[in-house]
Amino acid sequence: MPYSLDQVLIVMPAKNEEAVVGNTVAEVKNVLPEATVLVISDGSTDRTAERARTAGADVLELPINLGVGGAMRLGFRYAHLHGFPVMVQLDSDGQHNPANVPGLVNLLDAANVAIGARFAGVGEYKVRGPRMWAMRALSTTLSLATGTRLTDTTSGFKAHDSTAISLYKDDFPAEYLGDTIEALVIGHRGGLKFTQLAVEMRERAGGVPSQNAWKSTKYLGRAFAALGLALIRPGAKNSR
Ligand SMILES: Nc1nc2c(ncn2[C@@H]2O[C@H](COP(=O)(O)OP(=O)(O)OP(=O)(O)O)[C@@H](O)[C@H]2O)c(=O)[nH]1
Ligand SMILES: [Mg+2]
Repeated sequence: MPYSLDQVLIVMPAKNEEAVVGNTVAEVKNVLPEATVLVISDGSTDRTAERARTAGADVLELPINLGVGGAMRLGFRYAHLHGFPVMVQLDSDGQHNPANVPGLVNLLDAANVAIGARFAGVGEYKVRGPRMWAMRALSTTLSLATGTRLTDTTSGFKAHDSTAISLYKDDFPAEYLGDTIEALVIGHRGGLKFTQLAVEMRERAGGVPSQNAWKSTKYLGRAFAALGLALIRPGAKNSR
C-alpha cells in the first residue's frame, strides 16, 4: 500500500444521523483502528454530534446546514491543515463498507482520486427506472469528459491524495450536487487522475434518507443541468 492507515483521515458528512452515526463510527474504528475519523455534523438538530463523539470520532459542528459539498470542503481543509496525505469520504449511515478503504487507498499510487463505485459488477445494489437511466447517462458523459471509465459518478465514497486535497480545499463546489458531478469536472480540469474500485453498497442502517424515490429522480434530472453548466463554465485553473 502506498500509504499506511495512520496517514488516512476518514471524513463522514452527517445531517441528523443520530440513529446510525455511532454504529458507523464504531465499525470504522474497529476495521481501521489506525485511521483518524472526523464526523462533520452539518446543522444537525438531533444528537448526531454527541453520538459520534461518544463512539470515538473527532467532531466538527457547523452551526447552519451547508450541504455535503460545503461540509466536505471543510473536510479537505482539515486534512490539509493537519497534514493528512489521504482523505477518504464515507457516508455516516453505514452504507459504505470500511473494509473497502484499503483497496481505495491502494489505488492512489496511480491516481489522485479513487471512487468506490456501485454498478461495477459487485453487489446487489440496484437502481431502476428513470433514476438508473439518468445515472448511466451522467456516468457515460463524465467518462468521456475525463477519459476514464467511471460507472458511479454520484458516489459519496472516495479516496483523495494530497494533490486532490490541495485542489479541493480551495475549489470544491458547495452548490447543489456539486460534491459529485462538478467535483469531477473541476478535478479533471485541475489535472487530477481518477480511477474506481467496484464496491458493494449496503442498505442504510437506519435513520431517514435525505432523498425519497421521487426526490432523487428530480435530483438526477437537475444533475444534467449541473453537469451542462459545469462543462461550459470556464475552468478556474485551465480549460482543456
Ligand atoms: N454534511 C452534510 N451531510 C449530509 C447532508 N445531507 C445528507 N448528508 C449525509 O450524506 C450522506 C449521504 O446521504 P444519504 O441521505 O444517505 O443519501 P443516499 O445514500 O444517496 O441515500 P440512501 O440510499 O437513501 O441512504 C449521509 O452520511 C448523510 O448524513 C447535508 O446537508 N450535509
Ligand atoms: Mg445513504
